[in-house]
Amino acid sequence: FIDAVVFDLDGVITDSAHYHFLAWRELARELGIGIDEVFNERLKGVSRMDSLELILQEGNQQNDFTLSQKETMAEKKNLHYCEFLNELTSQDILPGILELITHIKFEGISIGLASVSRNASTVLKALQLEGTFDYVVDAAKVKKSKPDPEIFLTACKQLDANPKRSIGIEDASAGIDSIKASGMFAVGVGKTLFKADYQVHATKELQWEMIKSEYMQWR
Ligand code: B16
Ligand code: MG
Repeated sequence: FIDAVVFDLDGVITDSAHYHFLAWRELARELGIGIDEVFNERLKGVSRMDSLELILQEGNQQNDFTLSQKETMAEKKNLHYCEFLNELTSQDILPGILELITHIKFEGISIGLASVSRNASTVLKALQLEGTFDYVVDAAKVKKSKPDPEIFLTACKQLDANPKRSIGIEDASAGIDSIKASGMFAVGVGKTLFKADYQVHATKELQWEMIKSEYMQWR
């Protein structure tokens, strides 16, 4: 009765969302723009260039740079972010995730990954999760970033799953919107994901039996 479970990467499988934040905060600081964790919620699940635009808007600097200058800034942020990724190991898989994946696979349900990050394959490799997911959709495979449903719909299609019989797990508000727009059941990991069909505060609270029972009530 469940076709597939599709996971977000940054912030669900590992805390790379925090490294994105540290790298953006440094770039913003150089521009004289202050950003905090609250502002960072708006960057989660949003593509690299769109994230830069949001930061520049925050500092009223959106019209101050050419596209090429913006690309240089985004590249600089990415190099900084990649320095953090060099330190990433399988120890950085968030609590409860491997157990959850094991339970889902035991029931013969497909699992997918939906990340708009261009670094998704590097992150999966560092975590030693290559080959774990039946299908991975990353930035190279979609045209539109979350909150558009394209990424979750692509994952379902490739997994031969009906979105209405599938579950998406996200830590970002834009990601929950993407899951809901695709017709899937949305599980949120965080404190302010009000549109999620079921919300937990941290990955260690992701219990498969609980998720299934919430899904059964929703369908
Ligand atoms: P990159 P997800 C997203 O990944 C992040 O949440 C978001 O903060 C980031 O800007 C985006 O990937 C692009 O990442 O700069 O590595 O291409 O949450 O969809 O796994
Ligand atoms: Mg995320």
